[in-house]
Amino acid sequence: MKKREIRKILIANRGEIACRIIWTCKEMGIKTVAVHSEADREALHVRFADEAICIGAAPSAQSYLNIPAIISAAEITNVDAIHPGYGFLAESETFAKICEDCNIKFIGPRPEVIGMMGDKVEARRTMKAAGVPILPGSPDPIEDADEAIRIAKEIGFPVIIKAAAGGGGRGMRIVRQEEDLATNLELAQTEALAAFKNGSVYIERYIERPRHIEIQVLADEHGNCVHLGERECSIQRRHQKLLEEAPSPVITPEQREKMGAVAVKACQEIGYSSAGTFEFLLDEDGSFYFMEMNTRIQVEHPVTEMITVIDIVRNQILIAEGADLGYVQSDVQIFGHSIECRINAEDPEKFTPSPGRITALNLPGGPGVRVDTAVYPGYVVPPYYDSMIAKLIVHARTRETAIARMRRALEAMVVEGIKTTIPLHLKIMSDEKFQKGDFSTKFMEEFQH
Ligand code: MV4
Repeated sequence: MKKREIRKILIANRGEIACRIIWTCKEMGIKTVAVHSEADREALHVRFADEAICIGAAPSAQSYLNIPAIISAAEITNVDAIHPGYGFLAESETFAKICEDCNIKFIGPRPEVIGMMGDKVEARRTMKAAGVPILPGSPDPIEDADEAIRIAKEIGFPVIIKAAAGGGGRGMRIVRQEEDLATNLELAQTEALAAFKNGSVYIERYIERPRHIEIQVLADEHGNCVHLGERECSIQRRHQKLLEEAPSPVITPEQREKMGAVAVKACQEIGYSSAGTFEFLLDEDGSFYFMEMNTRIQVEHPVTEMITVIDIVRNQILIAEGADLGYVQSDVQIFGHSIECRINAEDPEKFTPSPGRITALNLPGGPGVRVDTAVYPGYVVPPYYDSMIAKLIVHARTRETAIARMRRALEAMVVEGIKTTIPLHLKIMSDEKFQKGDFSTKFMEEFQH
């Protein structure tokens, strides 16, 4: 049933996700090629891959975003496929298209689908047509203040202005009254143009205290699709997720089935393939609305892997080989509860990066503990990239026991030489509202510590 066999994969990424992809390749008997910047010569992904190629200087623009260098490395090493991981080129329609043109399988959905979901206005339109609930708002980019006022009056204040090329919270503006609309529209358009080279913005009804719930899907190239339940991602700060869990403490089996069915149907309508994620806003009354679709593997995929016992990277590779999913929705079961804490190299008081040498390191273990990381004792965290140095993931039968397990694992985790978010996570684990599952995306703003 395989259209093409994948014998060798180039991983166009670094850090824990590059290692994570290599682990699965090893289990599948697939050879791996690491690419790295000049700053990453001593990186773990370089050591664990079968081959490694330096693709440029430390700044990402010259290395991990350097398409000609990456394609050259793929040609020289004669790989069958490229796994982009997350970030960097993972959601670049251009890169996926170039891979395709070079006869290298891009491990992800078709380039056109990546492009469609990258334009948030087009994504909204497509999802609406596929029967996915969206928030009331503008069907097209907003042209001028008159149009903005007309639409805002129709949907009612407060509204939110978002960049069509944005995502992840950058360039958003909340507007609570008509008088403030024109100025904010202009500011949003200017900001969007500066940040994304695309000044196109749209308007939606603003939800005051939503939860961020996302549905993981897996779809093959033959129209088979399943969902792997939801992840609760409401606990974030400055649009950076701090921790994620699965299942959500507030989603019932009925709600899960409903959201999952909506996501699966949408995948089939748009011809989606590979792993993907539907981001939803969940209102206090239980209604959910499409926000964005991520066409990549996500940082927080492990919590879903823990509760479903499905290796998402393995499925991505099998799907890329043209294989049939081989199972149906009723084969997907949810076991227990999983939590992931993102351990960042940062000063928790000042929220600033804290790169440097890790002088001592102890990684926790024991029952139900998983650590996805690429650091080791003596490793120097470079200042050029994302500050996440590890993901601490626990799995237990209940949410309560998972929290207890996370606390003891955080207490056993030692990272000396740099500052990390471990103390912050310990405080969150002890928070009464967190323990009760009583929170929204405003949790960190209201957090007392
Ligand atoms: C919203 C919203 C409320 N109403 N849209 C933030 C990330 C970006 N993907 C969209 N975001 C939001 N969109 C409407 N119509 C609130 C947020 C939001 C948020 C969403 C998820 C997780 C954390 C958040 C923090 C602040 C605002």
